[in-house]
Amino acid sequence: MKKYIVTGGAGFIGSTLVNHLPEDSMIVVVDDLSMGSLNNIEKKKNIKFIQGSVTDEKLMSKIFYEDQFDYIFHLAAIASVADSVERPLETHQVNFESVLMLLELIRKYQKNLKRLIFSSSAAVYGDEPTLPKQEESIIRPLTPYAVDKFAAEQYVLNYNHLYGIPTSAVRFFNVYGPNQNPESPYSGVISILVNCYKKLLSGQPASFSLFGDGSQSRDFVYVDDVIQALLLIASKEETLGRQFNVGTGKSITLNELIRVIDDELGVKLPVQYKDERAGDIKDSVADISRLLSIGFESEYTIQSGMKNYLKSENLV
Ligand code: UD2
Repeated sequence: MKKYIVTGGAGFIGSTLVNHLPEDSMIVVVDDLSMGSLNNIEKKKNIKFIQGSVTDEKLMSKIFYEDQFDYIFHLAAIASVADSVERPLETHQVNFESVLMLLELIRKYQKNLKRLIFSSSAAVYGDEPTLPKQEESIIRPLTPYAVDKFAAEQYVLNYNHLYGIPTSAVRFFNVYGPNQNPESPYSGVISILVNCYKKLLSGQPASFSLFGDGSQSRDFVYVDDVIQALLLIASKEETLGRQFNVGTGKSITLNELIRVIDDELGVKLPVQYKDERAGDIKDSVADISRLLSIGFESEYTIQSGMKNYLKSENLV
C-alpha cells in the first residue's frame, strides 16, 4: 500500500490533492488549519489528520521517524505575498526553514522515498517583463515570499543532485477552484469574485473592487489540472531534480474574466475601479512546454473550469 504525506493538506490545493489520491493508499495530512479547513477533506478511513505546524521540529521528526512514505507533497505555506512583506521572519520560518528541516529529516529517515514534490511559485519570476515565463527565464524574486520560495526550491532540487534524494518542484501560476479560502484581501482573485457573485445572486448588495483598469492578465489554472500535473511529475523519472511551471500557457485579462463569469451566470457584476495594487505585476503567463513534454494534457479552459467551480457553489 502506498503511503503519502501532504503538508497543507487541509488547504486549497492540498485538500484537492488528498481527495484525489487512491482509496487503497494511506494518507497523512499535516495542517495547522491557519488557512485550511477540515471540511475541505472528504471523510475517508485511509486519511490520518494531524493538526500542527510544519515548523514544529518535534512533531515532524516523530512523523518521519514513525512512518516510511512513498510520496511527500510539501504544500504547506503562508501563501500571502503581502503577509510576507509584513512579517518576513514568521513567513520565512514556514516558507523556507520548514523545507530545509524536511529535507534533513528525509535524509535521515526516509530511505525508500519515491518523490518529494515542493510547491514553488511563479512569484520567483518577479516583474521581469519577458513572456511567457520559461523555467530558465530570468529570476527576480522581489518579496520575502518569492525569495523564500526560490531559495527553498533550489535547496529541494540540489538535495537531488547532492544526496540523491528524489525531488521535484512546481511553480504554480494562478490556481483557482473549489475550496480556495476567499477571506483575505490577498486570496486568489477568482475566489473573491465568486463570493461577490454569490452575494449578487442572493439579492445582497455586491460590488467587486478591481485594482487597476482590469487590463492586467494572469494564467489561471484550474485546480484539477494542477492535481494532474502534480501526480504526473511525481510518477516520472525524467522530472527528478527539475522544476516545472504549472499553468495553462494562456492568459486572460481581469475584464475578460469578469465577462466570462457574467455570461455564464447571466448577470452583470458591478465593478468599482480602484488604484492599482503596489507591486502588482501587469501580465503573467507560463510557458508549459516542459510540462507538456512529460504528457500533461490540460482538461480545462477558463470557461469550463469556471463552470465547474460555479456548479460546485450551486450557482449554475
Ligand atoms: C499570485 C499569487 C501570489 C504570487 C503571485 C506571483 C494567488 C492568490 N496569488 O498573485 O501568491 O505567487 O501570483 O506573481 O494566486 N485583484 C483585484 N481585486 C481583488 C483581488 C485581486 O483587482 O479583490 C487583482 C490583483 O490586483 C491582481 C489580480 O487581481 O492584479 C490577481 O490577483 P491575485 O491576488 O489573485 O494573484 P496575483 O497574480 O497578484
